[in-house]
Amino acid sequence: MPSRRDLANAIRALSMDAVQAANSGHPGMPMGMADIAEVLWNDYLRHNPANPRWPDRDRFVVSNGHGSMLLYSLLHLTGYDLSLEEIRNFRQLGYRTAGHPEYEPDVGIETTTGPLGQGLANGVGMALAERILAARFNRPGYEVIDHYTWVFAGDGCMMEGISHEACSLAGTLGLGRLIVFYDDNGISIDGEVEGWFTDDTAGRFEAYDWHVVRDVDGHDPDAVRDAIEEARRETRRPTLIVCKTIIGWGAPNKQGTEATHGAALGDDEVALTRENIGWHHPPFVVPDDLREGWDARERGRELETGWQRLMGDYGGEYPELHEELIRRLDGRLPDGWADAAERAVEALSKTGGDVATRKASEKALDAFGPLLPELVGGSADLSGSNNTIWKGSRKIRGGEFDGNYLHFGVREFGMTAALSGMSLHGGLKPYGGTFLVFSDYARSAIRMAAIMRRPITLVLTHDSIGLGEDGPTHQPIEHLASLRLIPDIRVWRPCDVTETAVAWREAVENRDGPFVLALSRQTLPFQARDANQMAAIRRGGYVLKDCEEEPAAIIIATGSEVGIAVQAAAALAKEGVAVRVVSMPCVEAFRAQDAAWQDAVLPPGVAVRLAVEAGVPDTWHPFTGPLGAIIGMTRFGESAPGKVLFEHFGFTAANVAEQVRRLVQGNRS
Ligand SMILES: Cc1ncc(C[n+]2csc(CCOP(=O)(O)OP(=O)(O)O)c2C)c(N)n1
Ligand SMILES: [Mg+2]
Repeated sequence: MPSRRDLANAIRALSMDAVQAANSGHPGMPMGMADIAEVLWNDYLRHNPANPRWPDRDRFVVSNGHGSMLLYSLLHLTGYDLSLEEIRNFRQLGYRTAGHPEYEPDVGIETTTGPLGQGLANGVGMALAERILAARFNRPGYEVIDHYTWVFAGDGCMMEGISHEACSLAGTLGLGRLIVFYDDNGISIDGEVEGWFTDDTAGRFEAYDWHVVRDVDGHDPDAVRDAIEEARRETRRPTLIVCKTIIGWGAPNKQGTEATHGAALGDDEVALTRENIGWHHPPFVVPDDLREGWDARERGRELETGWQRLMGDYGGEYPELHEELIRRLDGRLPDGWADAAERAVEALSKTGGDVATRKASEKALDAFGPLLPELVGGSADLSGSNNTIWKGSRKIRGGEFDGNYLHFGVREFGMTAALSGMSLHGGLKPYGGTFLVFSDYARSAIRMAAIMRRPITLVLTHDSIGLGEDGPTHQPIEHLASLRLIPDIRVWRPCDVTETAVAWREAVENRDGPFVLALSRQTLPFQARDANQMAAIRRGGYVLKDCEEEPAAIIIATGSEVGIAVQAAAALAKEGVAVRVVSMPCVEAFRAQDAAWQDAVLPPGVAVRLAVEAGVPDTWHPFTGPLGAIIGMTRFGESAPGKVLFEHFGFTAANVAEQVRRLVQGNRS
């Protein structure tokens, strides 16, 4: 029988050897947290290496993602489909053992981590999703959703502001199934944290209404076990286990110092570590008895089989709930969704009239929401402004999870990372709202959602200077363009109720990356469309108003500027200037269309083009070309009523028409 220490040393050896082989990586954290991980994974974690997607598995998140080798070692040793070849090729092209963990549900990597603190916020979202689904689906005797979310976090995670947002919310919500191990090793990259991090972290978490287990020796398996037992007894509050550890434990000359944090130990120190910890095996060799000690496949199979049996009985007793749960976990939309959604879009279009697109978004939620029990969302304390509450919204509060609406509080970053966590968990379609201008606060989490291709929806209202009197601090200028710069994101900026409904439908149907809905505060005019145009909206760019003859110019506009473009085109038509108006609510969707579509909407022969968008012009140069022009914002806004600002900055039909005339004349001369 190998000792617990021997088992933990397998993590240490694989980690230091993989980092040494790559000559790059972070041995300190895996060597420091190995003993904790060994207890958690061998004694508590409910998982099945043969089926990493088992829905009722415990979730395990390494928020201090630089310790990726800890995770890879655990996955490899317990029997996931992560071979020794993968470990040997740590940080190399084409292998799943990336520098930092990259979401890979087929090998048990639950989320992408590395930007410190965000994994913790993902974990909060996962634990929240678990409680929401448990409240919806569990019945007496049938705890079909019943798992923990375990998070490893370091000093860096605790220093990051997002840990405050996410953990404060977790405390208020009472996420008793969330258990976080804080790697309290006193070291970060610059050295001993005393100089820059002297918080009373335990006291801080108690103030959030967390249950805190203090002063746990992270190298004493019994102490770790006791702490976990205590955490599991606490059901109302999340638990923080403060583990005192030594970074790089086992490396005789380097342990306890920042030298082990992010660099290979070096051949000499690796050899000395082998001696020191009694690991007498060549690199990447794990003896059979240790492999057996780690192998979790049989127990995993039993655990999942037990759950499958429970689900079978549940299906007998509650066939409809069972079917619904399976649908939700599979991420399938309800039967009949496509037709119902189509009818809802048509109905909204018929009755919508002139409304702010934020209001149109609420109408869309009212229409789609009843069809989508998986829809769970909220706002970062701007519910009334973001119009994120719909008729079927039921509030989720501390300890009460039988709802679908979350008051996230003023926590844009934490909210967005938690939305990804909910989406990663599965069974829910999360959305969250704030002002477009505050997407900056959430930006890194939006980026991570895109990296992981998480289908979360961000309802970002007050999308231009059109919001008016709140002034430049609240007026987004660069935000549309800068969000569009993020790969694998879709930014929709609809111009009226119909486009808003279609944008929401696309967001609901999307399974692949975040959606931003940029919505107006101010009322926007309804645009009439024929059936072809209705069908074309989802292509992201289409002809909204055309002329009989070959257009002399094309105006491309989005959102609140579309109505202005349409007016300008009508005025120009009276003067005999034939103008086409292209509405382009989603540049990314348009770019994804084939060349035939793109050329039909924007014929290459029509080189006189004017783009109009109340944001920085940068998106539009490729569309307007050398003979075109852009009406945009090249400076911050002003405090004044929205209408005044639209005049002031040239977002009027008169100015749009004037610029088109100028372009057309310039092109003739
Ligand atoms: C948001 C963010 N900022 C900076 C970094 C770079 N970085 C990676 S690890 C680290 C120090 C983390 O210290 P700690 O969590 O205590 O890790 P330990 O050295 O104890 O393993 C820093 C600054 C990062 N990964 N993410
Ligand atoms: Mg540290």
